[in-house]
Amino acid sequence: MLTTTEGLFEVRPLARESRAEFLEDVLCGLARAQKELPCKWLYDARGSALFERICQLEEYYPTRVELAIMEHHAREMAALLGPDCALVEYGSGSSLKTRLLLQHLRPAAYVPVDISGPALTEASDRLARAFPQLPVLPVCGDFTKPLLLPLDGVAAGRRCVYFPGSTIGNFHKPEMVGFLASVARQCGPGGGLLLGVDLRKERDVLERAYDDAQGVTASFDLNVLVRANRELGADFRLDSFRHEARWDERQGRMEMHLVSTREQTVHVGGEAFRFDEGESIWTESSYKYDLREFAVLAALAGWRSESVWTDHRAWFSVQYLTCA
Ligand code: AVJ
Repeated sequence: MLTTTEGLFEVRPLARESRAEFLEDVLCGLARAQKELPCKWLYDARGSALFERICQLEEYYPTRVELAIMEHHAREMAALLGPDCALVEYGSGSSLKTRLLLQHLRPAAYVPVDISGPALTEASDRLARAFPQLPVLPVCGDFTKPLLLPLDGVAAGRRCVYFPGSTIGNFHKPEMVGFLASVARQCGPGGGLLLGVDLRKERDVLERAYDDAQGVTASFDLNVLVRANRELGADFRLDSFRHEARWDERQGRMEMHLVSTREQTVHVGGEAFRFDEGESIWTESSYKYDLREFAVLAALAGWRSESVWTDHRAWFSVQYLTCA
């Protein structure tokens, strides 16, 4: 098949626009009463590499548990997706879980979508080599915005979206419903969605998963400041912020925060931002669902739950939904 580097779609527009968009998000986010940054900026080349290390941590159960669910049920999942589907994956990263599906599935095309160009190129090249018959059509882009998919010339059956890793949990609930509705429009009636959804569990398991002993998650979180310094000329002092993981029981979400360890002023793009000691930048939310609540929200977006697979402790779920 075509070499994936040639197949790279939308790499340049993203690179050109993303610095301006990053600057805008930093300036707007730091101007708020609760300072915040969208979590997508965590994923540059270094951030994606740190995330891969998180996935191998003992404390970070989601990857391990989801992989085990996939290993047990990939054949059945592939049968539900059906041969000849066009398989689109959002936030494909290393495409590791996708391999389990591809061992049982021959899609007409595989379209990995990721915001990190280096991670996408490497994963796509490796996948194209492992599955030489598979057309791999990578798209470097931000899946939270409308995207053009390179599927016009592809003779495929139905369109299916694979969205593993519980990345869906990084949306707040209204945005999550909006996103699922836009995926439903992308797929059309009869389309399929294979989704990883993390579930509610005890606080200490969650807190350890988002604040590991080795500090890999802390480095991942702080990397957004490293990136702002490098790409935007900001002057964040890395030794004056620390990573914190917080569980909000009522909202059912883990939050990552970068907490200022002293009173300080940070400069970005000609503007100054004051921090009190203990004041934080909220960098990520990761919602943990209850299966019934999730099905209700998905239904609001036009998706019907067909199958749900979980592990024996019901820590994580992989779900197959169809577009009504
Ligand atoms: C991107 C959804 C897989 O929210 O759990 C890992 C990112 N953040 N550790 C998550 C993340 C902190 C992760 N996902």
